[in-house]
Amino acid sequence: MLHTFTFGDLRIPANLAGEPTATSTGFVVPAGPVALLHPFGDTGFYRHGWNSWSPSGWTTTDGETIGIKNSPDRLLTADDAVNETPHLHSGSGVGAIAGPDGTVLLIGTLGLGNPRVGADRNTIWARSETDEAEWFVTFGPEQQAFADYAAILSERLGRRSQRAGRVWSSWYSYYEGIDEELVARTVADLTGYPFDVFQLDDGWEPIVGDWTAGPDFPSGMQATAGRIAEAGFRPGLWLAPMIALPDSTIARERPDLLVQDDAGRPLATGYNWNSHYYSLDTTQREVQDHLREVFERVTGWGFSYLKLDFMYAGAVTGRRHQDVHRETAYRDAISFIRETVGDDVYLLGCGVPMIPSIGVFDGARVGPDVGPFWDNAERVGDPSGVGAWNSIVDSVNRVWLKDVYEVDPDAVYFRSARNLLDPVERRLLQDVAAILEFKSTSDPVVWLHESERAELRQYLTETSTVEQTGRFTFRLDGREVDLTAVVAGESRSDTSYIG
Ligand code: 9PG
Repeated sequence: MLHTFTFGDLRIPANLAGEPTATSTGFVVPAGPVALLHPFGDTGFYRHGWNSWSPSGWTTTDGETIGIKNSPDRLLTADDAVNETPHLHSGSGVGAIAGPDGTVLLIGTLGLGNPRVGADRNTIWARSETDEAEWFVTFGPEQQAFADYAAILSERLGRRSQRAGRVWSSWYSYYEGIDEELVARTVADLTGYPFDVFQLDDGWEPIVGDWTAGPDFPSGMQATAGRIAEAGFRPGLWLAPMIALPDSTIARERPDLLVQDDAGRPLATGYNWNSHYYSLDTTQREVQDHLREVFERVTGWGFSYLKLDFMYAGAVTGRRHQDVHRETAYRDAISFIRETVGDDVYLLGCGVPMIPSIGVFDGARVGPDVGPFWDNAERVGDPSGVGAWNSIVDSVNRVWLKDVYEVDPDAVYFRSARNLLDPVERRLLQDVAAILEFKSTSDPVVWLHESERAELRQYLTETSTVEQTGRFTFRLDGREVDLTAVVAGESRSDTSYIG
């Protein structure tokens, strides 16, 4: 049906599936395709990526599209590959175009079904794979419009209240090279540092898919969790429960439990660890039994903070036993995991589809991995590649998600050893994490100089007050932090940054 939205003097003709309903902050539009004619001509477009690692940010309707280009394997892992439109502007879940004087016209989904929003110089449109979720449409000052969208999203999908606190993670120092003695030493060195969580990352398990203690943890995972708890930290553990490498027990013995291709063979649903991997078909009863067993096991060991990684793989296109939409299969699976672990376990999502994770996860990663370098020389032009700059850009463009769950921009560094980031770049990462209000690091104490240890303690202890004053400008403890030039890639910041 034809409809005209009125926002003050602005009139926006629209083609909708049904009559919209006014709310105090905008309009709720019935499920189905949406097309709005806007009068702004070529203008800014906010593109939002599907999962934690997916590129998000502002471009212009006559500029380059934002996304992962020329790399099907990476696209499959780090965005919604089947809906990607490299030659026209579109993104997942929500999109906005810039109007005059800092206003935006925003369309966002209120549910599941792989919703997509795109724009050009005349139109902003929305559609999804299933036409099951309503849309929210609003016009107003940019930060207000995103805040209003986040508020209605939480109303619909929920909002958890647990906070992670300050996290130490093993990934950005030891990577997969962890063993029980190294962990014990690292924990002992950290005793007395104001961390809340000590989180073991990838490397403890024998292979991705088999969630048992690997050969480097001969005393078992309960022993390691116990050591962490004795040192005064909450034990945290990484796992990727939706996926299995081809050599894992489950993939070898029960290929029938995996998401399949049209020929009935296990479907490759992403790439990492120099291999493709498969997804568990979570619509099967036996897979749910397996998940219950895995989560009862790891919480039984004493881990109460879980970083669940590569979760998007539970929401990829493929053949499942039950004929439910892929994002519904995903949300059912994470809801099942939440029921199994209870409300007291902190669930940090990583590689999660952002919108379908709201209300179930306590926190979510909102950008690609950081690395001890500014830009990724091997993957120039891939905004989902590892590196400090890519991580900052994506995270800062997703700060509005703070209102739906905790947002994790990934670890920050204090170490100058084994690090190509200079003091200005390290400080930038620290400020972004303070702005997002999620502080984590992977620096072992023994890698830090005396002054760096003091900086780490100071950073963890100070309670920051954060205020957003513009798209990329913030007031952090009374200090102005302007990330505009950094996000634009024009400058790593001026040197006044380090004071
Ligand atoms: C452990 C790591 C760390 C890290 C996670 C995740 O797009 N990708 O192909 C892609 C691969 C790996 C990856 C991120 C993105 O790293 O983000 O913090 O836990 O797994 O293996």
